Amino acid sequence: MKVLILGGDGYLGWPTAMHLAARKHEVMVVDNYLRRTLAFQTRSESLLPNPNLEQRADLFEKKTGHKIDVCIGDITDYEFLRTLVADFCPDGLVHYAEQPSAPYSMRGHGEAALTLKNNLMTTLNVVWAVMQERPGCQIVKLGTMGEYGTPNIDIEEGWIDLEHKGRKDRFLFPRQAGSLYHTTKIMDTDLLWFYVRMANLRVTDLMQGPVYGLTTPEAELDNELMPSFHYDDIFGTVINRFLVQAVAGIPLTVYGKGDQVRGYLNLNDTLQCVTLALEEPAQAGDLRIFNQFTETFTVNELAERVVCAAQRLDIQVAISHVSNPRKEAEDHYYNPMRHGLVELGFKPQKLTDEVVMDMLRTIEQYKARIDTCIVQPRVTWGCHRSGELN
Ligand code: USQ
Repeated sequence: MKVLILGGDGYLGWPTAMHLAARKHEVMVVDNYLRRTLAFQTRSESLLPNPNLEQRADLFEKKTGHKIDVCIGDITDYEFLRTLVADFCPDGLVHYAEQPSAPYSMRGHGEAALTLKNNLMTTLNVVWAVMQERPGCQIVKLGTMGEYGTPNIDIEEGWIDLEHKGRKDRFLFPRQAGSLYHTTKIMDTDLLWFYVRMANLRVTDLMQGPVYGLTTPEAELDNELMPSFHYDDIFGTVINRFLVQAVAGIPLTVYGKGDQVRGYLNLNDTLQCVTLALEEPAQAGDLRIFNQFTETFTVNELAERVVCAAQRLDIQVAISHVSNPRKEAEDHYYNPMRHGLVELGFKPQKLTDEVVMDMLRTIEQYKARIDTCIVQPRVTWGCHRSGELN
């Protein structure tokens, strides 16, 4: 299969590219280094040294013999993307090319506008480039479990059957996100659903929970092939942050009461799910939605797991309940369904003590690179400032 990966420099994009290339797909990655730029501007750089895409693609080819084509450019530029799709003729397109941070999107007006423009324009351009140049190409789009928010009813897989005044119909499951970033993903889903109805597109929208992990079988070939791994308050996800905090001797930053529940998954599980979505494509005219996570945990449970695994490595870790910088329910019902990917063959990997210990050991090798000034929350929901970090 010829696969175009948009956002190929990212935490998920680069490991996905290597994984698909190792499975003998013909892969091209595209990126404009937006996340690197934003991370640099907000003092939120990756823990691991990440050479640029050309350097990593060269190294990967030397190590494995598999080629990954690299194209540097901006997906919000429609002519650039349209020409690329016309020239490369992809069978599958994976769309990761979005500003991925909730805190970044809540930092000020400039950041909110960038997130909205970037995320919606990339999605609109993907739809149009496929419609105009490659109508049979399937689109695999990364959405988020955060689209649903934390409703007081079970979360179905994308859709819900409703009965109203004696009549029945099927609708997108109600969505109510907790950040502007998550809200752009809701808007993406609406855009995709509109164009699926209008143009018979083949789309899989993956509602993914927060991801953890820093290695994949391909990344283990060389430390310069590792993904961008963030532990700061803006681009880092909670488990990755707790692991780095444990190694740095910083008490784990549980926000508020810590009873917030989310569905988490290992980076390797993301690769498995995206591969399944590509290799078992959606039908034309179908917006297929999968809930993509492995296990649900409260933040308190995550902190306790990191403390226990760290103790087994003789690392003593404390937990601190810091004032919650976000507006979110801290104690709520959470019961999301997860059938579609399992039916396609998804075999999830659990967050065991061994998995946590392995990650801690890897992070210890990079301990000297940890910047302890970028761990505590710097962005507060509702602060509405622009320019300087709060
Ligand atoms: N949290 C803490 N302490 C921290 C960091 C986070 O208690 O130091 C809490 C948050 O308040 C939240 C939960 O942990 O309740 C998850 O936070 P997160 O930062 O790991 O995840 P989030 O901001 O929701 O976003 C991440 C990714 C995003 C993806 C999303 C999936 O950055 O791209 O869409 O996970 S989900 O959360 O299911 O919407």
